[in-house]
Amino acid sequence: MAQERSAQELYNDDPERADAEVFGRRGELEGASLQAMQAAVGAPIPAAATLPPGTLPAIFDRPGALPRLTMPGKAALLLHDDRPLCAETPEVLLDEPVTSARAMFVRNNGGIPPEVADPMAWRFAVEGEVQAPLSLTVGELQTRFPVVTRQLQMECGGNGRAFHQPTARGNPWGNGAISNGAWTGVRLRDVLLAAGLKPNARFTGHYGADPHLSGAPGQVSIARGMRIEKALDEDTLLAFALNGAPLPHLHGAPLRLVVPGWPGSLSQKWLTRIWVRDVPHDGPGMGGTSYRVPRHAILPGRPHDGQGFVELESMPVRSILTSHAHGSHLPTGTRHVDLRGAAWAGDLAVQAQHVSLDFGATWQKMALFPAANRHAWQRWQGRVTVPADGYYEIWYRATDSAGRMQPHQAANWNPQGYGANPISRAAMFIGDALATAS
Ligand SMILES: Nc1nc2c(c(=O)[nH]1)N[C@H]1C(S)=C(S)[C@@H](COP(=O)(O)O)O[C@H]1N2
Ligand SMILES: [Mo]
Repeated sequence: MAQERSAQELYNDDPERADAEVFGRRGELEGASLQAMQAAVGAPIPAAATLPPGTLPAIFDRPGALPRLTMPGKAALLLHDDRPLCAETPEVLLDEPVTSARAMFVRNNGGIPPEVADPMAWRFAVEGEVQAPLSLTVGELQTRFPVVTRQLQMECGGNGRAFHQPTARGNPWGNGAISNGAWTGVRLRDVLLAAGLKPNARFTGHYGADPHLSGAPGQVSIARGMRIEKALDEDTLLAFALNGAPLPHLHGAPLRLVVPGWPGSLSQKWLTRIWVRDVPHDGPGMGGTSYRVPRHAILPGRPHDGQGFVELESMPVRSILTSHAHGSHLPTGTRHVDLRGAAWAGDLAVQAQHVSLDFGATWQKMALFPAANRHAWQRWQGRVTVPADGYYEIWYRATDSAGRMQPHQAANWNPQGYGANPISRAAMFIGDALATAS
């Protein structure tokens, strides 16, 4: 154990030096240096020759041990914060094609409002740059407009934040602030058109009933908004049901917005009001460095006020591995491993999913299934072959329909840590660990 810790510390401090001192020059990784690295990971490394220099083996790179969420109706999510309540879904709990309410990640900026006795009587208003402001109950929404069901990805704008170097401000999400529920509701489009958009209706602002953490009455914890084009997208819903059941309170009942493919913060829970505006909305969570990313790279780690940044809109391409947890152990002699996962790319589709078992030297194309509908994630699967027992890393990477791949490192650092979608790495052991590892 002491050896693992010191190798990790050395790598964290100065990966290049660790490489040189602990493991020798990687180009000549053999003999004593390879033995040292194998002892550190605790298993032979059949693909050692192609481990890029300066790379900390993924097994050392475990996310800080997070406590598990214990809450009725929810799976054991990884708890980032309990005030406000924020919990991420381990990738292996996202193995279902349609995310169950139990497995859905939780992200709050404020408190959780009280449950109401009669969800059908919940009132929601459309006002601002419309011909005829509306105030409708959930019951009225259901009878006045067509009800649709769509599988829709919802991903926190900060998903992947933990991959930014240096550390950015906010919950250090891994890849698990994503869900793909089957949402039922009415189209926001239909409701806005019923209210009649004025010619200068160009943006929305969203309000919910959750109390501010300070307890100050009337103070808003988050009110984001978007360009009217996204509000008029057929997949932007006012949802009251999830996976064929009433929407769970924790996820925004009686009524929430679902704005698929764009930062989850737009998907206002406990929705009370949409303000149609002629200027970009300016509620909490808008402007500055909030949900905005640099147009041109800035110096990582330097304070920045976000001037000149652009809105984070369609989320970048990302994939998850749902068949095997990071650090999985498989029996001695295993030579085929069936991998599964999901991939998505905001408003775009995913065109390819690849995995590598030799630290990126060769990549194998996985079978990729079509989305259930636009804005749903896509499932992937494939069988990989390994030559021997030992320590492997499953590197997984998606490519979007515009040809953009997940990069090797999180790029375009920004103070609040958006847009980090690097290739992911899950460690996997086949066979017995090395005796020397203990
Ligand atoms: N009213 C309200 N809606 C909200 C939030 C919030 O704090 N209050 N958080 C947003 C953020 S940042 C995300 S990522 C999603 C998370 O939705 P979920 O908790 O149902 O998974 O809700 C969004 N809607
Ligand atoms: Mo979020």
